[in-house]
Amino acid sequence: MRLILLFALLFSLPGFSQVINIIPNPSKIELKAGFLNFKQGLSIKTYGDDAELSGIARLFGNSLFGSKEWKVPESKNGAKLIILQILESPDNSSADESYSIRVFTDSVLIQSHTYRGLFYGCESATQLFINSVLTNEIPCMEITDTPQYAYRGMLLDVCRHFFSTDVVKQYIDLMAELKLNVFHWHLTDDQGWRIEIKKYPRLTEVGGWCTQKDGFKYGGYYTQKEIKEIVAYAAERYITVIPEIELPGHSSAAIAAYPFLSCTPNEPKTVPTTWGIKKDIYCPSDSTFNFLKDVLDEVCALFPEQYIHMGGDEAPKDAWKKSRIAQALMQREHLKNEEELQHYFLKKMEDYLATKGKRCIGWGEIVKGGLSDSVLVMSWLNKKAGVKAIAHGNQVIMTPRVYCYFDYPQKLSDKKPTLWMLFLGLHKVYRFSPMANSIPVEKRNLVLGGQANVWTEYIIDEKRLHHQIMPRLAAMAEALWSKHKNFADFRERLNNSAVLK
Ligand code: TNX
Repeated sequence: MRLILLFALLFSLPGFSQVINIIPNPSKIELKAGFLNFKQGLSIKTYGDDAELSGIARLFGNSLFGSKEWKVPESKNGAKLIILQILESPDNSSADESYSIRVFTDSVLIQSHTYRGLFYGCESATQLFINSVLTNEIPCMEITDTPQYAYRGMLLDVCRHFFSTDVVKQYIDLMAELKLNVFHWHLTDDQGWRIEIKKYPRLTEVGGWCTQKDGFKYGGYYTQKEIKEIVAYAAERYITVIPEIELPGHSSAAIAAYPFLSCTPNEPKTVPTTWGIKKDIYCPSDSTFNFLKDVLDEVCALFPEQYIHMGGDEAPKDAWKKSRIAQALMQREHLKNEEELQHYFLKKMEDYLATKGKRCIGWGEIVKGGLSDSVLVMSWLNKKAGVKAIAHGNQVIMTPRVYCYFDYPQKLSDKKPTLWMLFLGLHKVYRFSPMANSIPVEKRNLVLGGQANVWTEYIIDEKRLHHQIMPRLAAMAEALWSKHKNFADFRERLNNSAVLK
C-alpha cells in the first residue's frame, strides 16, 4: 500500500512537494522507497566536535525541539539519528551555500562543504520534521540544494519607528529560517539616529528622540554593546549585517544634534516628526567630512563584515545651491553640478572606507553624478540604475519598490484604488526576479541578488511589523533562492507549513 502511495506521490508533481513543504523550494528532491519513522524521537550527532559545528547542532536542536536550553542529547534507544557532517573538499569555498539531506529508513545525513551550507541543511530539515509531527514519518529521499542568488537581503528601518533588540533578533530568526543572508540595518535617518557613537554622544541623546505634537518624546537607540550582540547573533545564523549610515540626505537627526553639519547652522533644527524628503542635508565642509570619518571609524569597528551602506538617495540639492561652502568646493574641484558634488562627497567616504578594507554600497541615485568602480549599487526606484551600473561594470543588488517594498499594504485599499502602485500582493513578490532582460548574458553575474525593504513610517509596532512581513518574506526568499518557481505549488507549501505563516 505504501509503495503504491509512494509511486502516486512520485508521479504527481507538484503533489509530492506538498508532502515536503520546504520554503524556499530546494533545487532537487528525489523520493526513494521506504519511510523514516521517528515516533521514538530524534537525536542529533555531529561528525567532529569543533565549536562551529556544535553551534549549528545546538541551534538545530533548539528549533527542532523548541527548547532554548536544548543540548545535543546522547542517542536514546529507538531515536533516529540525524548526522551532521562537513565534507572535506579541495575547493572548499566559504561562499558555497549548498547542502544535501539524505533520509534513510533509520537515519538522516545532512552534509555540506561549508558550515553555512550545513546550517541551511538544518533549516530545511527543521521544516521537514516540524511539518510531519502529526504522522512522525517522512518518506526516504535525497535533497540537493543550492541558491540561485548569493545576496538575499532584508532591510529594516529602525529610524521612523524604533524596534527593540528582541524584535530585531526575532526577524533575524525568521530570515535564517528562510535562508536569507543579509540584514540591512537602516540605522540613521531624518527621524532618528539609532546607533551610539561614543565621540558624538548628542547623536543619540538628541538625534535619537523626537517630540511629538502632544509633547510625547518618542525614540530610542542601540548601544554599541547591543549592536555587537546583534551582529554576533546574526553571524551565528550566517547572516551578514550591513549598517546604513545615510548621507548626504536623510540626515536631519544628526543635524539636529550637531547643527554645524548643515549649510545653515544658525537656523533652528529639530528631529522631524513628519515623513518625506527633507531639504536640510549635510554640508560638504571639512568639518562634516571629519565628523563622518570619525563616525565611520566607530561603525567599522562594530561591523566586521566588508560592506557599509552609505545611502545616497533622495538628497535635494537646494541647500548646496545656496551654500558658499558647497559652491566654492565645486569650483575648486571643477565639478559641473551638484550631482557631481554628491559623487565627490560619496567618493571621499568610499576612499576612506577602502583604507579600512571596506566596500561601500549606495542607493540607485548614486549613478547620476559619476560612478566609482568598486561601489555596489542598490537599485530601488526600478531596475534602471542597476542596469546602468552593470553597463559600467559594477555589482548591483536589485530591490525595485513595486516588488520589494514591504511597507506597501498587502491588499489594495477599496477607498484609494488609484494608489495601485502602492499595493504589493504575495503573487507579485513571488514573481520578482533581480534579473532584467536588458542585461547581457556575460554581465549577469554582476547581479548579486535582491532584497525586501521594510520602511516603517506607518509600521508603529512589532505586531504590524510582522503583519507586513509575513507571508511576503517567504515569497521573496523563494524568488531569490529557488531556480524553479511555481506560485500554485508555493501557495500549497505555505498553506501546509506548520513553521511559516
Ligand atoms: C523611499 S528607498 C525611501 C525611504 C522611504 C520609502 C518609503 C529609499 C532609498 N528611500 O526613505 O522610507 O521610500 O516607501
